[in-house]
Amino acid sequence: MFETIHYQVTSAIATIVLNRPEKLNALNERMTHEMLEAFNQAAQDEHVRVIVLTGAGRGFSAGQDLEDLQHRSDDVSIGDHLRRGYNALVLLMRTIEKPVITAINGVAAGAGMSIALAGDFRLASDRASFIQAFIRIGLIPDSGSTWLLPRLIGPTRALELMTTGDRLSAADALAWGLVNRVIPAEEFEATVAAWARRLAEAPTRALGLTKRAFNQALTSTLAEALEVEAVLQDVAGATADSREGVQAFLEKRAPVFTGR
Ligand code: T3D
Repeated sequence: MFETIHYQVTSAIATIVLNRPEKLNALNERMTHEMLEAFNQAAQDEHVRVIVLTGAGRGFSAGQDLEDLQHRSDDVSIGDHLRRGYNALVLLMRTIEKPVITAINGVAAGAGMSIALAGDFRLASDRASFIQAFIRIGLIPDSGSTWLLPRLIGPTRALELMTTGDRLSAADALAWGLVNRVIPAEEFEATVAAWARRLAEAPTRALGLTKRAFNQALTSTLAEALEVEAVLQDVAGATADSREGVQAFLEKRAPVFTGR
């Protein structure tokens, strides 16, 4: 039973809602571990074909709960706290072989921004904004921001955001390539649901293998990427969904993918 998040699976879509709206879903120890548990559950559940992460209330997440940080025992180093919590979570989100949508309903700050960036598809409400808040409290970017942000928007803009802690609007986030879409707040829920449905009806194994090949290619040579493609295409080509895709094309009908 979760206390700080809601977790629900409907029609092959697992939805994780961060649920401390009075604190803009600031992340305490419990919430981080519940998120880890929920993502693991969704990864292992064969009925789940897409995962949506969003926030309750007017925030996506304001990052580390600073009251928690202040009251933390001196025996726990920040590094160890990151390793056990955010690092594990961000790695899991990036390596789960199912699509992850981060539905950024409001402000995403500090580790909350890093987690928003870790989604495969980043859909932002027009009320969303992004803050590399770490510098405002004398810390460096963590939870993957140093890796993710320059890859998404380029080094010039990434370093500016990291060192100023300035707020980036949803419109600028779209123009800079940080998010896939910006959606009017009134249409946000329905649009996210439509994206999730579309992904839930796609060939899940091929999506997962695409994610693996894509992530590996970010740090590999062309020769290595070509070999990874060849190896993973053997796996994709042997799936029932691939057979169905080819058959449906030849029969001039829409394919029905089952995720197998
Ligand atoms: O070991 C480790 O864990 C280190 C890891 C660090 C990773 C990090 O994430 S570091 C960055 C931590 N986050 C921040 O520094 C952001 C702090 N929050 C803000 O700067 C602002 O709240 C926002 C710019 C995000 C939003 O501003 P605004 O004006 O829309 O809302 P607000 O009034 O500031 O916040 C609403 C409430 O949420 C408020 O509580 P109150 O006064 O109504 O009782 C505020 O205190 C609370 N809140 C917001 N962010 C946090 C928070 N409470 C605890 N921790 C927060 N991060």
